[in-house]
Amino acid sequence: MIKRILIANRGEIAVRIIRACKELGIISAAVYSDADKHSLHTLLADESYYIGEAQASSSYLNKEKIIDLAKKINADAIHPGYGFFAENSEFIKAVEDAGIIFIGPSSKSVKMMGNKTEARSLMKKNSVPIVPGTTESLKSVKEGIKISKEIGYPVLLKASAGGGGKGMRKILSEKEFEDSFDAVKREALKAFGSEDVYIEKYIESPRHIEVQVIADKHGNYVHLFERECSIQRRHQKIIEEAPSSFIDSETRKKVTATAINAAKACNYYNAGTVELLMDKEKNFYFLEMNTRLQVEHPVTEMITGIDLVKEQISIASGNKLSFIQNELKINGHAIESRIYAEDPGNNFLPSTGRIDKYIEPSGPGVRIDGGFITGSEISLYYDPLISKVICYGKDRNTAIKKMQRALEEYHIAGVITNIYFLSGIFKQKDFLEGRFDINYIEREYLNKQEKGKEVSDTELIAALFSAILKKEAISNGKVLTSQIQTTMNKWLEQTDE
Ligand code: MV4
Repeated sequence: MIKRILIANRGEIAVRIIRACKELGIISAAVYSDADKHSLHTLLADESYYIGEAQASSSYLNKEKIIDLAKKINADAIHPGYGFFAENSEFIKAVEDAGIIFIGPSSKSVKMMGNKTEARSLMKKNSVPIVPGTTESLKSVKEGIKISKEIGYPVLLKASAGGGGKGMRKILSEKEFEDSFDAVKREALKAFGSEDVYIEKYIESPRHIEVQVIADKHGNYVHLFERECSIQRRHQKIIEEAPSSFIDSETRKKVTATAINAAKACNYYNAGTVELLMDKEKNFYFLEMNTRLQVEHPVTEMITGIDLVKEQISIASGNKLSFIQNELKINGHAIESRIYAEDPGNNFLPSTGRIDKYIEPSGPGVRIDGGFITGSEISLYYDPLISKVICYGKDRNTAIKKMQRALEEYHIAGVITNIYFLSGIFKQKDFLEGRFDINYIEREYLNKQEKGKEVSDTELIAALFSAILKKEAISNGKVLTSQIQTTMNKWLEQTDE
């Protein structure tokens, strides 16, 4: 029986886990750094322990400190959240060796899926479709050129130890292959500590579809349908939906069966996500498996009614899954927007500082997973995710209308946010009609954004007055650009009342 859980994370996900603990009657033990003495997770947990300086390597990424603390406070289990140690097989092994329950998969599964060529060859063996290419690292530039010719350009050279968008390069021709090979290997070595690279055929304009799976330690596997995650910028997702409007019930049967096979292939238990690329003809390929709870898990919770975090804890305790496949069905539609402290008008630069005013949406069909309040600090040390707003309705249109309303209800001052940028997407025709792929934001917005950067004096003055009246930075879609936000934030800093 798990009586106390150490939560090795911060921000909204730490708060999410604390809430699950409270509902289960489990003692929640938070950890906090210098930067988080007054943070929401530190405040809400039953117990909070100081673990060091703001820099993650001294605190949230300090393996010894966290495991020693878990032992000292008699924590039965550690929940890693996402990021930090969530997919670090060495950390998980150390937790297992210390006799503490890791709330997640085994270190073995994590290690297997962390190596992309190993994952690909394992999937191939288990009839999970992979992107055409190699299942082993390339031995020479000559071998690479031969294989690329066979599968046809463009190809992607990917780091075997990479993932999540880092360490890959698109290659258009034999000449480019020859020129890039050594450079990509060097980059891989520098970023991941291994110079191994492999080849995949480049899939043009795909969608990013992922399937939530969950399994217990008794060999029961269940999927919780798919999520549509194509709306991203530089590998940072910003809008996620469940279900995907691109997927019909026949395709759904295929992708979910594939995901279950992928999970079985690596003896998976706990919650995990199988990432797929899907082309226009709805051909799909295994990309990688995320061996953790994901940021966007709430959209799946909304359409299935399953509490994934509570289920994770139950599985880690050794229980069987609390439901079977046949008990699950898709109810309605859920969309999540990620609210970041960043400036869309200035290349999405993180915006740091004190949140001087924080009002978040609520009301029917609106769920907020947040970790911040008025007075909280956004620092450069961590991810600038402020809040997630999840809107739920009977269908996609209803959920979108709710999202438009919810985004307008945010009133955040002190830091610049991406809320007006998100609002723009929820008004854009192609998005509303479900026409998009992973390149959507780059194609539709970034170029146009440049053009809209300078506004007229009249617009600037109108915007400033409106903001002054409300004493807030402009962040809710009523005003156009960061030119105004930045000016307003400077004003707010200078005036005391
Ligand atoms: C690809 C691809 C096209 N073809 N592989 C990026 C993240 C990493 N997990 C794999 N990624 C991609 N792999 C082939 N063979 C395009 C991407 C990709 C992408 C994938 C999912 C979500 C967003 C993306 C953005 C750019 C590129």
